[in-house]
Amino acid sequence: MGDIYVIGHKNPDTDSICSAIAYAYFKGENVVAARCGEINAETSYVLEYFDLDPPILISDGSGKRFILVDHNELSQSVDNMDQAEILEVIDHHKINFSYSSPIIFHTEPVGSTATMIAERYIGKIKRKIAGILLSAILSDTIVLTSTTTTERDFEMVKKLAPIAGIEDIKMFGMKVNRKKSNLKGLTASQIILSDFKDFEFGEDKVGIGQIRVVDFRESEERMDELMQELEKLKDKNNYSLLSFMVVNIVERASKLFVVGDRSKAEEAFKKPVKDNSLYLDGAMSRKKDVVPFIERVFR
Ligand SMILES: [Mn+2]
Repeated sequence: MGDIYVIGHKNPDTDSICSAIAYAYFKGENVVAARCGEINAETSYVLEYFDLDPPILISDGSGKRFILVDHNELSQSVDNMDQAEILEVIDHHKINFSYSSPIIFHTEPVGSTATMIAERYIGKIKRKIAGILLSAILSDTIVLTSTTTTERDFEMVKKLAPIAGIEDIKMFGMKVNRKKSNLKGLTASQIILSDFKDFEFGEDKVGIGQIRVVDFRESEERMDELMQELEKLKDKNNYSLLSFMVVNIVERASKLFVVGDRSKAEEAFKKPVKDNSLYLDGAMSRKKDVVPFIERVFR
């Protein structure tokens, strides 16, 4: 039997990458951290900070054995996952999974997958792994401010920070989060796809990308370009609805730009689309503040 790969979702974020590295580390021999996409600027900062290598890149899952972290929907997984063997899932997203044999399936409504892994191994975590798990929690929860944040995330951050040698948690967390919110030097397509997920709601395919900004002007300056790219992507991949969520981490609100069947988005949030977007006060999380509302109108 070959290696077992621990792998997160496509367009991987810091939680997907760092959870894969940490879980593979604790699982030990034969278990290897993997990824199915490019490392983003934020994750690359974190890995360099704690002096760790990125996981190996896998683009075809067929014939391989996997542990899935930070996702459970095969539409978000490495290609040909239906021809792979899945041994285990650890995740904190909504469940859209079925499998033909009994496996370990562990999901919990906490702020990050890293929180679950940290809880499991807290007594044995050393500096580098503590550092990347801490970073993943601070990234996924937007420094413990996102609507997805739980008491358990706070607990783990409090325990991991001293092991990782991080004194000022807020400052470090903001620094990590800012790395991803820099749109300069990225093409419109890179911006949209940097944190992008596919969803299947019945027969309908819905795509939702997101970025974080500290000022809506950052995305507004690029809006024409971004809208054009969204239209192109929608036509190319036949999305019923394609949206792009700009999360303002200072204002604690999001603008949801939509192309395709906009009436679905209007129905979901009970307000009209203005200037191509919906302003969602208090919305900071795709999984909690956006996906459930959109899914409801498609089901
Ligand atoms: Mn996550």
